[in-house]
Amino acid sequence: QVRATGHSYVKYNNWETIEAWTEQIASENPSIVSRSIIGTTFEGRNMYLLKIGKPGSTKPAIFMDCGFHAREWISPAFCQWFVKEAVRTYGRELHMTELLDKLDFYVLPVVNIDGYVFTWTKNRMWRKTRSTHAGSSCIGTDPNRNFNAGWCKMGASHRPCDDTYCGPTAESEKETKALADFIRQHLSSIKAYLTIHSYSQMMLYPYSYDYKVAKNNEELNALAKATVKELATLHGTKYTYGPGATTIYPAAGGSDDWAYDQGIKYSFTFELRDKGKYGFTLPESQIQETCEETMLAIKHVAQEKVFR
Ligand code: ING
Ligand code: ZN
Repeated sequence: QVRATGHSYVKYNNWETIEAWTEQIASENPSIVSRSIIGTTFEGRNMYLLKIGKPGSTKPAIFMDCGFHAREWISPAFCQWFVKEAVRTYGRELHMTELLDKLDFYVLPVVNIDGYVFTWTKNRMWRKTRSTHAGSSCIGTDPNRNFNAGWCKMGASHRPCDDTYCGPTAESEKETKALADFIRQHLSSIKAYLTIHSYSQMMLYPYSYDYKVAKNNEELNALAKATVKELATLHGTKYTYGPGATTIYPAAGGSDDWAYDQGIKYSFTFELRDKGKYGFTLPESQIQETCEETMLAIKHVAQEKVFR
């Protein structure tokens, strides 16, 4: 089948295609999806946010973002899948209908758009943003080291050439600033923050910027345990879970820690498939299974939030 610029949920889509998809899914489903622009990237691209839920009413909300790191292509693929499934099953399946009647999802399909474009055109393994820095010829900041949560104190670098460069200041990047501004403006409604990365098959929660324990650690641990159990029911995919610092590695300036310290008590980083066989270049043949199982996990977290 010929697929020039056509969108597919079981292929990786370039930014041009994802951008057109955000327009289309919103215009085709005006009663449940609305699109806004929360900012622009360093290179001037629009950052689109999709709100899934009935417009007008103020409901509790879950914020989910994808595509922090440019090379983690399965992440934006999941955000697209999630929106599709929400739209498709609302009014048809009891679970999703109940969820969307009681809460809104904010979905940011690609945070680091400039980096994502760069992985399609120049360097498949690019991670950071594409911003320039005075006094250095190296490009980019790690958006997940750029938040004001123990900023650059450990597991991050002050050197602009490094892949974990924390940036000149917290929120120095237009992309992280736009995300943080949106969350600050909607703090009263946002009950959970979910950020989708790859790879490692992990469900992480605060803290990563320190070895300290989150106030509701027991609750986060129990929710993560139940969520990864649910995820595994579909294809047997095994996830580990725990605080970031001890489960993956210490890393300051991450968005989940920042959101948590803003008062969002359910803040998780998902590291999707796989565990390193393909890593960032997860084959397209695994998109569907990965998205299906992750869908169960996200619905489980949402469910616990709504009916607890
Ligand atoms: N992993 C995350 C990273 O930014 C992480 C792990 C999670 C760090 C939460 C800090 C906070 O390094 C990937 N794969 O990007
Ligand atoms: Zn990542």
